[in-house]
Amino acid sequence: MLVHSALSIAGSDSSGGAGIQADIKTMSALGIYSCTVITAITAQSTSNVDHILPLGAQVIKKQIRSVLSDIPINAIKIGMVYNNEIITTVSDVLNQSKIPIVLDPIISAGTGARLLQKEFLKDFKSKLVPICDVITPNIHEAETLSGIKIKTEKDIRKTALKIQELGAKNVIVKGGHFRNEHEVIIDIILDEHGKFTVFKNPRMKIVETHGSGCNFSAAVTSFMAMKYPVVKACFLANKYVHKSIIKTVKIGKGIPVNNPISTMYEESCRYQVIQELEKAVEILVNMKNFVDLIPETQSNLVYAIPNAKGFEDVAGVNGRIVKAGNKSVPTSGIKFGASKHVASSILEYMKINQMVRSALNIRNDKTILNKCNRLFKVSDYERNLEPKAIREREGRSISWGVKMALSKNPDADIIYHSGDVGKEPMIIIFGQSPQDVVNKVTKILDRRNFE
Ligand code: PXL
Repeated sequence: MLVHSALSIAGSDSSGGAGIQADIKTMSALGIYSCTVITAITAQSTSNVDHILPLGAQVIKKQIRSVLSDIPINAIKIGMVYNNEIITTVSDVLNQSKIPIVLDPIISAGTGARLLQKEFLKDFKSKLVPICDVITPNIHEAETLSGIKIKTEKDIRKTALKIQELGAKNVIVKGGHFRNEHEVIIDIILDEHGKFTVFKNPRMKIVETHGSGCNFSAAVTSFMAMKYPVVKACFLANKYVHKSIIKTVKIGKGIPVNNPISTMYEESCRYQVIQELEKAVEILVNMKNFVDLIPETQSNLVYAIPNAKGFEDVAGVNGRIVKAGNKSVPTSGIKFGASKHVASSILEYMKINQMVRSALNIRNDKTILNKCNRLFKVSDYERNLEPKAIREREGRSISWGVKMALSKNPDADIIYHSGDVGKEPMIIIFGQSPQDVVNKVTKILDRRNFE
C-alpha cells in the first residue's frame, strides 16, 4: 500500500484536543503517516492554557532536518509558532523547500490565551505567509492578518485578497465565527488563479469546539499529501471536519473537544460487526437442528457496535432467519437497522452492560426452557404485567421486558417470557459477540448436555 507522509510543525497541547496531538490523530485517521516537529509545549486543560514553554531555534531546526533528511514528506503543516525565534527558524529552514506548505495562522487558543505574541505578527506576515501554499485563517485571524473588520460576506473576500497580497498562494477563510441571517457556515477560498470558491454547510448546534481549526488544517495537509489539488483538498477537509464535529465530546470540564479518530473507529467497528455477524449466521444456519429452535415469528441474530444508541447501530439479518422445510435460511444479507424487535432487546441490555452486544430470539417451549435453565443464568418477565401505556406504543414492549428481567438478574444470559394473548412465548439468548451466542445455541442443541 502506498503510504503518504506529512509533517506537522506545531505546539503540543496536553489536553490532547488541538496542536500536535490533533494533527497526529487527523492525519492518522486519513491514512497519512505523520511526523512531528514540536515548537512549544503548552500545559493546558479544556478550560485554560496554564503555561507555555517555547522551544529554542536549535532543537526546532534539528527536528526538521532529521525528518526531512530521511522521510519523503509529501506536505507540511505549520501550526503554533509563538515567537520571533520560532518564526525565523521555521522560515529559514523551509524557505527553499519544494514541499507544499499549509499554514494555520494560530493567534489565540479557543479558551483565549495568546499562542502568537502580538509583537511578532509582523514577522509572521513577512516570513511565514509568503512561503505557504495555503493559509487557513478563521474570521478573527483573517481580520488580524488583513487589518480589515469583517461585517459582510464581501468583507471576507476582501481579507482573502489582502492576505494573498502578503504572499500566500491560496487562502481559505473559515466562516464558523461569521454570523449571517441564514443558519449556514460559509468558507471562502481564494485560489492562486484569483478565483473564489464558496463552501456552505449547515450550522450545527455546538457552541465552540477545541481543536477543530487544527483538525481542518491537518486534513487539508493530508489531502495535499495525497496530491489533491488545493481546492479539492479544502473541500474534502471541510467535509471531514464537518463529520468529525458531530462527534465532539465533552471530555473535560471546559469546552468540548474534537475527536477525529472516533469517525474512523466507528466505521471500523461497523465493518468488524458485519464480518463477525456474517460468519456467525452462516454457522447458525448450517447447525443441525437449529431449525427446531426457530419460532413462528422467525429468528434474528443481531450485533451492535460499541456504544450503540439506536437501531442504525445494530446489524441483523435483513428480514429474518426462517424455517424452510427442515432447513434454516437467512432471507437476505446483513444490514444495519434491519431488526427492530431483537435490536430493541440488545439496546436495552447495553444500558446495563455495554459488553453484551449480541442477541438471538428462539422458540420458547418447556423442553428448550428447561435446557436453558440447566445451562445458563436465566431471567424472565411477564407480558401481562406490562403497563397499558407501554403496550400501546409499538416496539416498546421488549425494552420494558428486558429492563424488568435485568432488574431481577442483571447478568442473565437468557431472558424469556411466556406469551400473552396473541403473543408467542419467546426466549432471547444474549452474548458478548454473535459467536458467543452461537456457542450457547450449540450447548442447547447438544444432547450430551442432557444425558
Ligand atoms: O487550536 C489552536 C491551537 C493550536 N496549537 C496548540 C493549541 C491550540 C489551542 O489551544 O493549544 C498547541
